[in-house]
Amino acid sequence: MKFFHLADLHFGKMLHNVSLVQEDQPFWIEQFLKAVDAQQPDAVVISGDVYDRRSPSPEAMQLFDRLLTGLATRGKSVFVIPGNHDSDIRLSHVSGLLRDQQIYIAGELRKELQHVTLTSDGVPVTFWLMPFVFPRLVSDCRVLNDPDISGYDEAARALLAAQEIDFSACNVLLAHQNVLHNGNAPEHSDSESIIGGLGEIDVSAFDGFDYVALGHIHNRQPVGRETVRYAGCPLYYDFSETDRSKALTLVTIRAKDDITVESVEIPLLHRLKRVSGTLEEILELGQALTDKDSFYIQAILRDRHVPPRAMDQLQAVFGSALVNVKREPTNGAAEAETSTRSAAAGIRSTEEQFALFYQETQGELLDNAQRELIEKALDQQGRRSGSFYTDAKEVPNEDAEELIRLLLKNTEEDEYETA
Ligand SMILES: [Mn+2]
Repeated sequence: MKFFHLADLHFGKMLHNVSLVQEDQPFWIEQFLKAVDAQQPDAVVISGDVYDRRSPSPEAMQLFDRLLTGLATRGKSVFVIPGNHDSDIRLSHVSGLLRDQQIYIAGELRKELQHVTLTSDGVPVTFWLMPFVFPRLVSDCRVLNDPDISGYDEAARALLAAQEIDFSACNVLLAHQNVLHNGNAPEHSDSESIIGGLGEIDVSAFDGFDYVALGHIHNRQPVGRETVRYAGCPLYYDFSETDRSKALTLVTIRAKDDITVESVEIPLLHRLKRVSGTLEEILELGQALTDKDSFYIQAILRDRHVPPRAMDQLQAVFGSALVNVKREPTNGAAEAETSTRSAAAGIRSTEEQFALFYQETQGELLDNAQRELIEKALDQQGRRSGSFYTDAKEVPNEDAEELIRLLLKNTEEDEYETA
C-alpha cells in the first residue's frame, strides 16, 4: 500500500497581497499530479484544511475540483477530513455520491468514524477518518453523549476507544490536531498563529495506529515516532517558512512492521526570499538578483529613518516580486510591518485599518455597504479619529463582536480558525 500524505492545502490562501489561488496553487496541483503519475500510489490522504476558510471562494473550490478529478481519473482512492479552517458540511457536500469514485470525505463528527479498508499487494489497510475534534462536540449527545468529557486529549481518546478497531491488522488514522510528544509542541510557523496550548493531544493517544497522517501544523515533521507525521503545507504560506524545505510525504506499508516514509520534491512556482539591510543595501541586492520572477520577496528595512520614497525605489527594483516590507531598525526599537499596497500611506485611519484587515483575512475588498457599516459603527463609538486598537479596551465587547460578525459574514460558524 502506497499513498501520498497531504495536509493544509489552504486553497485560496493569500500571501500578503498575493492571491496564491491564481498561479501558485494551480501550478502545485499540476506538479503533484505529475508526481502521482511517476510514483503510482494507491491512494492520497488529505488531513484537513483543504481550504483557507469555511466559505471558500469559487476559485478555491475549482482547485479542489481539479485535484479530486485528476486523482479520480487516475483511479486513485482519496481520503479527506475537514480541518479547523474547513466547514465540515460544505467540504462533505455530495460525499455520498463521491464514494462511488473512491473519494471518501468525512463530514460532521459522528460516534462511528468513517473508515474504509483498501487492499494492495495482498495487504489490507484500514483508513480511519477523524474530523477536527472539539471536546464539546465529542461529549455531545449525538456523538458520545458524555458530558464529563473535557479537553482535547480526553475527547480524542474517548472517541477512538469507541471505535471497533482490529489492531492486529494495518490501520492508518487521519487527524487534524495539535499533537505533542512528552509535552513538547511540534515546531510551527507563523502562518498558523497557534494560541498557546490550544487543543493539545499527546501522541500516545494514537498508539496502535501503524501510521498517523496529521494536519494542522504547517512544518513537515514527525511527532514522537517516524510514523506519526505532519505533512506540512505544500507551499510557502509565510515568510517564517522561508528556510524550510517543502516536499511531499510518500508512505509505503508492506506489512505491519514494514513501513517506509519518503520525501518527494516537486517544483514550486515561487520560493520565498528575505532581504534585509538598509534601503541602499537592499536595492543593491535587488539589482544583483537575476531570477526575481522565481521568488516572492520580503524586504526588511534596517534604517533608523526610512528615506523618502523608499517604497517607490524598492518597487522599481523588485517589481511584483516584492510582496511585503517590514521595518526592523537596527536599534531594535519599534517594528512595523506593512503591505506594499498601502505602505506609502504612513499612518492609516481606522477605516483604512479595517479595510486592510478585511482584505488580508478575507482575500477581497470591502464593498460600499460594508464600508458604510464600519463608518456607522465608528460613529456610534465616537472614534472617527485615532486608532481603534489603541482604544480597544474602551469598546464594549459585544459591539466589537457584532461588528466583526457582520464584517466576516461568510464565517457564520462560531469556531475559531488558528492553524
Ligand atoms: Mn492549517
